[in-house]
Amino acid sequence: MSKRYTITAALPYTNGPIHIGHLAGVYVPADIYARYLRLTGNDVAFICGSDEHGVPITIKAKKEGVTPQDIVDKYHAIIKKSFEDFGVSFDNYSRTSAKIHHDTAQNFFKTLYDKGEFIEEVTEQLYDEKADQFLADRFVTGTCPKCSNEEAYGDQCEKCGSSLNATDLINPKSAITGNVPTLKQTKHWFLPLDKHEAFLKEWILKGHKKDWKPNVYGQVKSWIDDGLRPRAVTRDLDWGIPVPVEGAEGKVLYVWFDAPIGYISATKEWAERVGKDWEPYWKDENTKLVHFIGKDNIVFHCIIFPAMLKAEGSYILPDNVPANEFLNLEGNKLSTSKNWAVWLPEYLEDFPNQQDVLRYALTANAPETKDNDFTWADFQAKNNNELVAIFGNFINRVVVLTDKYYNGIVPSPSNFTQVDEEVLAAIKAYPDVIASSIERYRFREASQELMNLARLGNKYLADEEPWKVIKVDEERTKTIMFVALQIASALATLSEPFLPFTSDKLKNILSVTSSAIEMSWEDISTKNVLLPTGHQIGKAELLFSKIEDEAIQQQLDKLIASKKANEAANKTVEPQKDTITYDDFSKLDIRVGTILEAEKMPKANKLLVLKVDTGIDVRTIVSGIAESFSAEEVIGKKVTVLVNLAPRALRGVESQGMILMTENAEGKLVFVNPDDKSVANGLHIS
Ligand code: B3M
Ligand code: ZN
Repeated sequence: MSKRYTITAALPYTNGPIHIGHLAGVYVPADIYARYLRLTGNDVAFICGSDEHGVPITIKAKKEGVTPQDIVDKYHAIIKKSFEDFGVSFDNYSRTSAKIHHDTAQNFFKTLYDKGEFIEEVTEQLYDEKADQFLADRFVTGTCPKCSNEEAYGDQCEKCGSSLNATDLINPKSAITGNVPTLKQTKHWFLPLDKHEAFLKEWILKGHKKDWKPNVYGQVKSWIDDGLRPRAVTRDLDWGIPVPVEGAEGKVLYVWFDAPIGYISATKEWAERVGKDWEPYWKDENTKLVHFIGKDNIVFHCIIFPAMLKAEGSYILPDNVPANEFLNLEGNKLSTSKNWAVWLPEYLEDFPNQQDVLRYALTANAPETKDNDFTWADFQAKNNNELVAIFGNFINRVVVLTDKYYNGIVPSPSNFTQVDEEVLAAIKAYPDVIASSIERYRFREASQELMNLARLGNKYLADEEPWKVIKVDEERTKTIMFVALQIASALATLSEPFLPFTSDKLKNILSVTSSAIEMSWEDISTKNVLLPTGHQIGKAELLFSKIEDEAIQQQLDKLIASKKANEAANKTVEPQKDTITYDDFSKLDIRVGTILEAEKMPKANKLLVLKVDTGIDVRTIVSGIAESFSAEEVIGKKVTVLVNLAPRALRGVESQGMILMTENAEGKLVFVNPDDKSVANGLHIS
C-alpha cells in the first residue's frame, strides 16, 4: 500500500564542494532510501538544498576577499551540478538564499513570536573589540565545557555534538583577530527548550523512538537528561535572514533556526513546480518524515527543530533521523580546511562514468554505527573483486552466451532441476530481504544482499557450466541460460537504488526499458517469469572496468601533494631569530659553487655525496637532498655554498661545507634561488 514520505538530506554549507564524507554520511543513504521507496510505489518528496547563511560562509568570503553572495552563488552551482552528475535523485535541490525560503523562515519566526514562544532578553554576548563585532558560532572557538575539545565553536562542539552558547566556551578566542573577547550587552530572542523538555521526553524517550539508531537515541537522551536550556535563535550578523520584528535591526535568524525550515520552503518550491499541494508532506500525520544527517547535526534535528515544529503547532514530527557516524580518509579525519578530502567534482573528473563504483564503495563501508575509514585500496578492491569479478562478470557471461547460443533470444526452458527451482525461489526472496535492510536504514547490509544475488548467479553458472553442457545437452543448456537470465533481470531492478547508472545500462542490455517488460520491485517476488522466452536482449557491454594500481597511486600522490601544499600555504612563518652584528655575519663565508659529481650515500635515504667546485677548490659535501633530487638531476647545478663550516663526518664521509636550501609549496627541497616563485617568503634558508 502506497505511503507518503518526505525525505530530507542535510543542507550542505555552500563554502566548499561535496566530499566523500558528506556522500557516505548523508547523501548516498538518503538516495538509496528515496529510490527504493519510489520503486516500491510510494509518494516521495526527496528534498535538499544549499545552506547559504551562517558564519562559515562569511569566513570564507572574508578569506577570498569577495561577498558572501559570491561564495554561495559559486558553491551552490558546483554542489548542485555534482549531485546531479552523481545521480542523487532529489525532487528538489533549492537554496536558503531563495526568496521563498526567506519568506517561509520569517513567517515561521513571526508565528512563534506572535504566539509568545520566544523569550526576548538582553544578555551579555562575546564581543571582539578589534573587529568591532559580536562573536557567535564559528566566529569564536574555545574549550567545550562538556568534552574539553579545544576547538569547539560558539554554537556547537563537533566532537561531542553538544549545542552551546558562545558564553559557555572556556578560554574563548576570536576566530577573526585571535583576541580574547569581551562581553557586551545585546538583545536576542531565545527558544526555551527547557519548556519543551516534557514533550521531548515523551516523544523520544517514552515514545516509539526505540527504532532510532542507538547512536542517535543515546546522544539525544544524554542531552535531555543533562537538562535543556533556552537557545538564542537570532544573531548580530549582517549575512542571513533579517529578524522580522520591531527592534531587531542588524539582527538575523540563527542559521540553525532558518536552515531546517529550508526543508519546508524547498518542498513548497517543488510542489508549486509540479502542481502539488505541499502541506500534506509536512502536515499530514500519515506522512513519514525522515531526516538524513551526519552525527554532528543530531541535536538540531532531534531536539531543536522538533521543538520549533511542536511550538508552531501545525507540523508533523520526524519519524526517524538515521544519522551516520563520520568517514575518515586513509586513517585521518576528513578535513575541508586541511584539504584532506576526496572532492566529488574531482572524483567525477578522474573516474568518468564510474559514479556507481564510489556509490557502492561508500555504501559497502558506510559509517552506519561507528566512524569508518575510506582507503583507495579498498575502493579498488570493491570495484575489482566485487563489481567487476562478480556482478559484471556474471552479467557479461549471461549476455555473451545468450548471444552466442541463441542470437540474444531468451531460450525456452525444459524441466527445472531441484537446483533450478531453488535458484528461482531465491530470486523471489531477494526483494523482501533487501527491502527489510533498507527499511531499517541498514544500507551496508542491503548492498551486500544485492551482491549476494550476483554471487548466486555467478555460482549457478560456474556450477552448471553451460559452455560444457551445450556440447551434450541442448535442452539442458536452454534451461540453464533461461534461469541465469531471470537472475540478470532481477539484478537490473534491485540494483537501481544502489547502482542507478548500472541499472540503466543493464536494462538497456536486457532491453527491458519498456514498461511492458520492465520489472517492478514487487514483480521480482511475485512473477514466475521476469524475462520471457522469445524476448530479444541486446549486445554485451562491460558494466564495470578494472581499476589499475596506477590510478590508485595517482590519487594517493594527489592527496599527499594537496596536504603538503595546504601545510605550506598555512605554514606559520617562524619568528625572526635574535639580531646579530655585522661581525657575526662576516664570519660566514658563502660562495657560489657548481656540483660536478653526485651519488647516493649507500643505505641512507636522504643523503647525496656531492663533489662541488667552490671556486676555491673541489670538495666533498654531503647533503640531505636525496628525497627531493636524484643524483643525476643535480649535476651541473649552480648552488650557494657555506664553505667555512667546520668539516664533519657523516656516515664515514667527511663533509666540508653546506649547500644552502629551502623548500617550495609542495614541501620539496629546492636550491636557494630567489627567482623561484614556488618558494614562499619567510621560509628559512639553511
Ligand atoms: N549545513 C550541515 C553541516 O553542519 C548543515 C546542515 C543543515 S541541515 C538543515 O555541515
Ligand atoms: Zn564537546
